[in-house]
Amino acid sequence: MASFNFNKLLSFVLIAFYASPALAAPRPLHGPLHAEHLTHHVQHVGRGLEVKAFYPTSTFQTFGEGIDQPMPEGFTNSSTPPSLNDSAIAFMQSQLGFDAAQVSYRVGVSREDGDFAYVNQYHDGVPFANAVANIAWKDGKVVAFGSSFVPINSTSNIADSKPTLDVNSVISTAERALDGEFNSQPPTLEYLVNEDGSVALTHVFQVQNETAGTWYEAYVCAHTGKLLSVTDFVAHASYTVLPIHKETFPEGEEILTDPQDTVASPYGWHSTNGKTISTTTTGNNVEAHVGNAVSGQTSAGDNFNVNYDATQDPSVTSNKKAAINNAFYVINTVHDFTYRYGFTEKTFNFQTYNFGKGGKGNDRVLMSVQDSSGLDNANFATPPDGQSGKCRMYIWDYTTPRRDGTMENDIPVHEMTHGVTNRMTGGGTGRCLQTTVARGLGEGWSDAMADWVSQKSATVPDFVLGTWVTNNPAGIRAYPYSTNANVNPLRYSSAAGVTEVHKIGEVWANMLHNVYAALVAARGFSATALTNPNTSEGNVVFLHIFLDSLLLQPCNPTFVSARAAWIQADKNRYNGANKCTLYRAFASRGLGVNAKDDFVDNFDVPAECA
Ligand SMILES: *[C@@H]1O[C@H](CO)[C@@H](O)[C@H](O)[C@H]1NC(C)=O
Ligand SMILES: *[C@@H]1O[C@H](CO)[C@@H](O)[C@H](O)[C@H]1NC(C)=O
Ligand SMILES: *[C@@H]1O[C@H](CO)[C@@H](O)[C@H](O)[C@H]1NC(C)=O
Ligand SMILES: *[C@@H]1O[C@H](CO)[C@@H](O)[C@H](O)[C@H]1NC(C)=O
Ligand SMILES: *[C@@H]1O[C@H](CO)[C@@H](O)[C@H](O)[C@H]1NC(C)=O
Ligand SMILES: [Ca+2]
Ligand SMILES: [Zn+2]
Repeated sequence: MASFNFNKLLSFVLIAFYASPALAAPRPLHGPLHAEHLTHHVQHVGRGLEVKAFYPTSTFQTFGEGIDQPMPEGFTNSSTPPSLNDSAIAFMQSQLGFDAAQVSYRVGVSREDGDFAYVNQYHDGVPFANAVANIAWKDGKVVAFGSSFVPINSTSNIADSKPTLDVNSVISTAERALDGEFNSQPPTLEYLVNEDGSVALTHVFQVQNETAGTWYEAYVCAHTGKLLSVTDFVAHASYTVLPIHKETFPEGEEILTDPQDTVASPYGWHSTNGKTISTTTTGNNVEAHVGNAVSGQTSAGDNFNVNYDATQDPSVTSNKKAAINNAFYVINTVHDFTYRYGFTEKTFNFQTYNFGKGGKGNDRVLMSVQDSSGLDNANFATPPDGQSGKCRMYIWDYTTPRRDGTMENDIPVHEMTHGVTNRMTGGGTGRCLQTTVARGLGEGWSDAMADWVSQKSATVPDFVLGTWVTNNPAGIRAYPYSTNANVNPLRYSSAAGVTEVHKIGEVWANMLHNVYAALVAARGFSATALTNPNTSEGNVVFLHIFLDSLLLQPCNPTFVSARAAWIQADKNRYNGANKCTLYRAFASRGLGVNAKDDFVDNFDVPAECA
């Protein structure tokens, strides 16, 4: 703390540290509180430092049928189609006037529902960390475009591209500030856009603290040595409860034989090379462990059959094994069904070996069951594609004996979904669900996925998260997710001014619950949705649009841009067949077609849907 200056002009610097809430930054005068939550995230890091990080607003447009763009230079109508790389640069050039030296193609994905490119802004050969853009095409036409690029010209206040300070000279400062250690990921040099439009040159590197469970990416000014911003790779969760009466451990452990989906996991769940098979809970998608123990094996071969005994503490050996096995099963299952719906190697999923199908490997999920760093919670850290996601599952101590969060499937499903949404938004960097609102949406998707996997028929019951671990039928959220507005009164406006990300997430998850119910009412329910994404029932359509929209939406989406991405995803995959169903459901909870980023309810639907 002492190594940083207290800066009085807080609203003009990227980040502010202060020792106590009494010294809090003044509210900006230019807008209501919620405006900040779309562009900032305030967090406590290291030993009580408060960091206010700035993320530029992303513009986002969707174009329905799509708009034309000029052919890139050197291509004619008769030549082979241009690459995503060339098309993306030509689009940025023609629409926005950025020249080729200012735009660099980072990664692209081609699928049946469209082509997607993610590009970075450059200056003097140095990439911008927080000026990014994403473009989507369908049948050769541009259908969506999100951008936080900033115009750079002779009057711009941009730092010199040659660092004054060597990266090695600034690492220790960030380590002290963030109370962790630099890890072995190679540092990068990147530009960072400040709130006032000026642009700093920064050394970017990761600082981790295994004991504390923290994992940051630090942005340190390469000219002054100041810590300017952080990316927080950990999606924290917190489960608040009002215990009413005790429930029994949900009946229903079953012996499943070969549950792996070999389309999604060609070598099964216990091999990374198709040759050697582990007899532990380690494989291509997940490594599940308690402390140093990875084996939940109970007899020779891949037999992992031990019942969880809720009358005993989670710490007894048999319960540890049961929990490791359930964690391994749940995370592999989420890997497999999200794979079917498009969370694959090339869209930045978590696998050790990628079968030559694109993306970066060596990043299976590390699942720490009964992790000793916490209680009554769970979290998931999502570093960039190519580095393992790390999930920590905790024991809950609301009851005697205590209960293991891993034995309530909605918790690991919620956590793994953080990995899905953080990787699929913005092209695999783990950097694009960082504003308070975008993190809130992240919590919402995670609850919505737990809701989705719990559905068993066309009857859509209310969904309550976290009932068993808390021994409370009301669970851990304020209201059940429900189509009944008397049961769940949340509207878009309920998120106005809210800073707690799970509370923001509740608004989004309830909207998605209503979208889900509307799609199932319109199209029915498929009992094979986990392994067959090719049918047209409502639950299948819901999950396709859910995952497709993640690739389309901009970095740090808002409610409005996330909803726009759902509408465009439906257009791309289903030619808009569900447009009115989607609009009506979103509008019923205040996110109508004319809603703005101001958290004012709007109940309008397009004229053709009225
Ligand atoms: C390509 O085709 C479009 C539409 O058919 C036409 O307007 C355009 O002039 C053509 N461009 C070239 C370079 O041939
Ligand atoms: C994009 O194209 C440029 C020019 O052809 C090339 O130098 C660059 O390597 C390409 N980038 C990627 C990521 O393919
Ligand atoms: C330079 O860019 C700034 C925004 O960064 C803009 O306000 C200004 O009008 C631009 N000036 C010129 C000469 O293009
Ligand atoms: C990690 O955090 C703990 C506090 O939780 C602290 O005591 C320890 O020094 C930190 N480790 C490093 C390497 O900074
Ligand atoms: C779904 O369709 C894809 C593409 O046509 C095909 O590869 C896959 O086998 C199908 N899956 C099922 C379960 O029918
Ligand atoms: Ca990967
Ligand atoms: Zn969460």
